[in-house]
Amino acid sequence: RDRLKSGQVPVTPPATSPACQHRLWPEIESVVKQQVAWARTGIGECGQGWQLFAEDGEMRMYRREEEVDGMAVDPLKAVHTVPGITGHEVCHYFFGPQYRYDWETTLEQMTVLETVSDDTLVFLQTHKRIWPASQRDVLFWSHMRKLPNENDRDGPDLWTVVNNSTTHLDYPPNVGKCVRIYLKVCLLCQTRVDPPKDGAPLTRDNISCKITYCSVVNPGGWAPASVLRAVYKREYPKFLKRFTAYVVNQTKNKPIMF
Ligand code: 6CM
Repeated sequence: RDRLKSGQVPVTPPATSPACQHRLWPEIESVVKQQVAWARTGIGECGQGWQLFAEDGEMRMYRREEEVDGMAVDPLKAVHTVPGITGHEVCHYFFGPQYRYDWETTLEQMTVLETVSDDTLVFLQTHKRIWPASQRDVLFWSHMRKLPNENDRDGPDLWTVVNNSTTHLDYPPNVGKCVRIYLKVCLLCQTRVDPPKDGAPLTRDNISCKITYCSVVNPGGWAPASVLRAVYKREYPKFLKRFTAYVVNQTKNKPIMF
């Protein structure tokens, strides 16, 4: 048993998020750990079968074709580097419900069902119908977290947002016109700083953000695999380009948020 002598600091730091009191907390802890570890794994280390399906400047998107009961559930992994923004800023705009309609083009309606804490929300979203399939909705918790930079104590922290499907007694799946989709999403962001040589103050020209976005979406009901793959091929690059351009635009005249 660990016994602390007077003046000694406990080895395990206390959990800092108030969300740790919540019933969802054990699941949030384990899914965040698992998703961040997966996002940190380079595409070359992920195993066979990854195909590059979209490329634009620094952005690369890979998918692995997988099916469950004839439905495409292709894992996706994307990497991008965007100048002028920080990881904290990217996560702030991805997480915040007040910005979602600005950048999420497939969204029809978003409701915050529960505010667990400042960094943890439960969302219900309906997405625009894509012919010939039924309209979809999705119910998920979303958790934003700062991950201390273990390699470089003075370097900027990593930031992440993890979204994971959950249930809610008042909103059972597949009762109205919508089929419920199930997702696991992880956005992981690392700020890079290239300080000015002459000791001048840091500006947005000296920073960039390496973004990794991973997702697995189960369409939850009938959706032809070929149509789904064509939708993803069109929508994921559109999402990542539009969302990051939005963050650049929102932050350009604001102080840098590390
Ligand atoms: O991660 C993204 N967005 C987050 C905030 O909204 C969140 C939600 C993801 C929902 C993704 C569902 C999109 C697909 C909807 C169409 C399904 C149609 C099925 C039938 C087709 C034949 O994680 C960005 C998500 C970007 C998705 C392109």
